[in-house]
Amino acid sequence: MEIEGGEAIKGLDATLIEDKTVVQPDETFKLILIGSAGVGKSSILLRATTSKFNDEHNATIGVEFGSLLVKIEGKLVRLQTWDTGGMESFRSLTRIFYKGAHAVLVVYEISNPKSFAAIEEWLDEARQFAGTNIKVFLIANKCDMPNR
Ligand SMILES: Nc1nc2c(ncn2[C@@H]2O[C@H](COP(=O)(O)OP(=O)(O)OP(=O)(O)O)[C@@H](O)[C@H]2O)c(=O)[nH]1
Ligand SMILES: [Mg+2]
Repeated sequence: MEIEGGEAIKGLDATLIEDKTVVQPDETFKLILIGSAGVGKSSILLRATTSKFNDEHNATIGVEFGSLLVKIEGKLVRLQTWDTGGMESFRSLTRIFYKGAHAVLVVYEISNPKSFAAIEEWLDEARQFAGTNIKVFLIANKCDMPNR
Protein backbone atom coordinates (compact mmCIF):
# COMPACT_ATOMS: atom_id res chain seq x y z
CA MET A 1 0.00 0.00 0.00
CA GLU A 2 1.34 3.42 -0.98
CA ILE A 3 0.58 6.51 1.08
CA GLU A 4 0.90 9.94 -0.48
CA GLY A 5 1.46 13.31 1.09
CA GLY A 6 1.82 13.98 4.76
CA GLU A 7 2.92 16.99 6.72
CA ALA A 8 5.87 17.03 9.13
CA ILE A 9 4.77 17.71 12.70
CA LYS A 10 6.79 20.59 14.13
CA GLY A 11 9.42 19.48 16.62
CA LEU A 12 8.53 15.83 16.29
CA ASP A 13 9.93 13.02 14.21
CA ALA A 14 6.43 12.34 12.94
CA THR A 15 4.38 13.05 9.82
CA LEU A 16 0.66 13.65 9.73
CA ILE A 17 -0.89 11.58 6.97
CA GLU A 18 -3.88 12.71 4.91
CA ASP A 19 -6.34 10.07 5.86
CA LYS A 20 -9.04 10.01 3.21
CA THR A 21 -8.89 6.29 2.63
CA VAL A 22 -9.29 3.34 4.92
CA VAL A 23 -5.80 2.43 5.96
CA GLN A 24 -4.66 -0.45 8.11
CA PRO A 25 -2.23 1.03 10.64
CA ASP A 26 0.74 -0.82 12.13
CA GLU A 27 -0.25 0.37 15.60
CA THR A 28 -3.35 1.89 17.15
CA PHE A 29 -3.22 3.92 20.34
CA LYS A 30 -6.13 5.26 22.30
CA LEU A 31 -5.70 8.71 23.88
CA ILE A 32 -7.93 10.74 26.14
CA LEU A 33 -7.85 14.54 26.47
CA ILE A 34 -8.83 15.83 29.91
CA GLY A 35 -8.62 19.15 31.75
CA SER A 36 -10.81 22.01 32.92
CA ALA A 37 -13.48 23.56 30.69
CA GLY A 38 -12.19 26.00 28.10
CA VAL A 39 -8.48 25.20 28.34
CA GLY A 40 -8.43 24.25 24.66
CA LYS A 41 -8.72 20.45 24.46
CA SER A 42 -11.02 20.47 21.43
CA SER A 43 -8.86 23.15 19.79
CA ILE A 44 -5.80 20.91 20.10
CA LEU A 45 -7.65 18.02 18.48
CA LEU A 46 -9.12 20.25 15.75
CA ARG A 47 -5.68 21.65 14.97
CA ALA A 48 -4.10 18.21 14.93
CA THR A 49 -6.72 16.71 12.64
CA THR A 50 -7.48 19.64 10.30
CA SER A 51 -4.85 22.40 10.91
CA LYS A 52 -7.78 24.72 11.69
CA PHE A 53 -8.43 27.01 14.66
CA ASN A 54 -11.78 28.29 15.90
CA ASP A 55 -11.98 31.45 18.06
CA GLU A 56 -15.24 30.41 19.68
CA HIS A 57 -15.62 28.19 22.67
CA ASN A 58 -18.17 25.54 21.76
CA ALA A 59 -18.20 23.54 24.97
CA THR A 60 -17.89 19.84 24.31
CA ILE A 61 -21.08 18.13 25.37
CA GLY A 62 -19.98 14.85 26.89
CA VAL A 63 -17.30 13.39 24.64
CA GLU A 64 -16.21 13.82 21.03
CA PHE A 65 -13.97 11.61 18.94
CA GLY A 66 -11.10 12.44 16.59
CA SER A 67 -8.72 10.21 14.70
CA LEU A 68 -5.25 10.97 13.37
CA LEU A 69 -2.95 8.90 11.26
CA VAL A 70 0.74 9.65 11.71
CA LYS A 71 3.93 8.11 10.40
CA ILE A 72 6.56 7.63 13.09
CA GLU A 73 9.86 5.88 12.39
CA GLY A 74 8.35 4.43 9.22
CA LYS A 75 5.33 2.98 11.00
CA LEU A 76 1.74 4.04 10.47
CA VAL A 77 0.21 4.86 13.79
CA ARG A 78 -3.47 5.56 14.34
CA LEU A 79 -4.19 7.86 17.29
CA GLN A 80 -7.80 7.43 18.38
CA THR A 81 -8.55 10.40 20.59
CA TRP A 82 -11.42 10.96 22.98
CA ASP A 83 -11.94 14.65 23.65
CA THR A 84 -13.86 15.06 26.91
CA GLY A 85 -15.99 18.00 28.01
CA GLY A 86 -14.36 19.69 31.01
CA MET A 87 -17.58 20.85 32.65
CA GLU A 88 -18.22 19.26 36.03
CA SER A 89 -21.62 17.94 34.93
CA PHE A 90 -19.98 15.60 32.38
CA ARG A 91 -17.55 14.06 34.85
CA SER A 92 -19.41 10.81 35.48
CA LEU A 93 -19.98 10.26 31.76
CA THR A 94 -16.41 10.98 30.67
CA ARG A 95 -14.97 8.54 33.23
CA ILE A 96 -16.15 5.66 31.05
CA PHE A 97 -13.67 6.70 28.35
CA TYR A 98 -10.52 6.10 30.39
CA LYS A 99 -10.93 2.37 29.97
CA GLY A 100 -8.34 0.89 27.61
CA ALA A 101 -6.58 4.23 27.05
CA HIS A 102 -2.83 4.09 26.38
CA ALA A 103 -2.19 7.71 27.30
CA VAL A 104 -3.88 10.58 29.06
CA LEU A 105 -3.27 14.13 27.85
CA VAL A 106 -3.89 16.55 30.73
CA VAL A 107 -4.35 20.08 29.43
CA TYR A 108 -4.20 23.36 31.34
CA GLU A 109 -4.12 26.97 30.22
CA ILE A 110 -1.01 28.97 31.16
CA SER A 111 -2.98 32.16 31.84
CA ASN A 112 -5.54 30.39 34.04
CA PRO A 113 -4.16 29.45 37.49
CA LYS A 114 -7.37 27.59 38.37
CA SER A 115 -6.85 25.22 35.47
CA PHE A 116 -3.30 24.58 36.74
CA ALA A 117 -4.49 23.98 40.32
CA ALA A 118 -7.01 21.48 38.97
CA ILE A 119 -4.30 19.24 37.46
CA GLU A 120 -3.89 17.30 40.70
CA GLU A 121 -7.58 16.43 40.65
CA TRP A 122 -7.42 15.38 37.00
CA LEU A 123 -4.40 13.18 37.70
CA ASP A 124 -6.21 11.49 40.59
CA GLU A 125 -9.12 10.81 38.32
CA ALA A 126 -6.87 9.41 35.58
CA ARG A 127 -5.06 7.11 38.03
CA GLN A 128 -8.36 5.89 39.39
CA PHE A 129 -10.10 5.19 36.09
CA ALA A 130 -7.26 4.48 33.65
CA GLY A 131 -4.88 2.65 35.99
CA THR A 132 -1.46 3.54 37.33
CA ASN A 133 0.48 2.19 34.32
CA ILE A 134 -0.96 4.75 31.95
CA LYS A 135 1.32 7.29 30.26
CA VAL A 136 0.47 10.85 31.25
CA PHE A 137 1.40 13.94 29.26
CA LEU A 138 0.92 17.44 30.61
CA ILE A 139 0.07 20.04 27.98
CA ALA A 140 0.48 23.76 28.78
CA ASN A 141 -1.87 25.40 26.30
CA LYS A 142 -2.45 28.97 25.04
CA CYS A 143 1.26 29.82 25.09
CA ASP A 144 0.47 32.85 22.92
CA MET A 145 -1.43 34.55 25.77
CA PRO A 146 0.34 37.65 27.13
CA ASN A 147 -0.57 37.24 30.85
CA ARG A 148 1.24 33.97 31.32
N1 LIG B 1 -5.29 32.36 22.46
C1 LIG B 1 -5.55 31.06 22.40
N2 LIG B 1 -6.82 30.64 22.49
C2 LIG B 1 -7.06 29.33 22.42
C3 LIG B 1 -6.02 28.36 22.27
N3 LIG B 1 -6.57 27.14 22.25
C4 LIG B 1 -7.89 27.32 22.40
N4 LIG B 1 -8.21 28.63 22.51
C5 LIG B 1 -9.56 29.22 22.69
O1 LIG B 1 -10.06 28.80 23.95
C6 LIG B 1 -11.46 28.62 23.91
C7 LIG B 1 -11.84 27.25 24.43
O2 LIG B 1 -11.31 26.26 23.55
P1 LIG B 1 -11.90 24.77 23.47
O3 LIG B 1 -10.96 24.01 22.62
O4 LIG B 1 -13.32 24.78 23.09
O5 LIG B 1 -11.78 24.32 25.01
P2 LIG B 1 -12.12 22.89 25.64
O6 LIG B 1 -11.03 22.57 26.61
O7 LIG B 1 -12.40 21.90 24.59
O8 LIG B 1 -13.46 23.25 26.46
P3 LIG B 1 -14.60 22.20 26.96
O9 LIG B 1 -15.05 21.40 25.80
O10 LIG B 1 -15.71 23.08 27.50
O11 LIG B 1 -13.99 21.37 28.06
C8 LIG B 1 -11.88 28.89 22.46
O12 LIG B 1 -12.37 30.20 22.38
C9 LIG B 1 -10.58 28.73 21.68
O13 LIG B 1 -10.57 29.53 20.54
C10 LIG B 1 -4.68 28.84 22.16
O14 LIG B 1 -3.69 28.11 22.04
N5 LIG B 1 -4.51 30.21 22.23
MG1 LIG C 1 -14.05 20.81 24.17
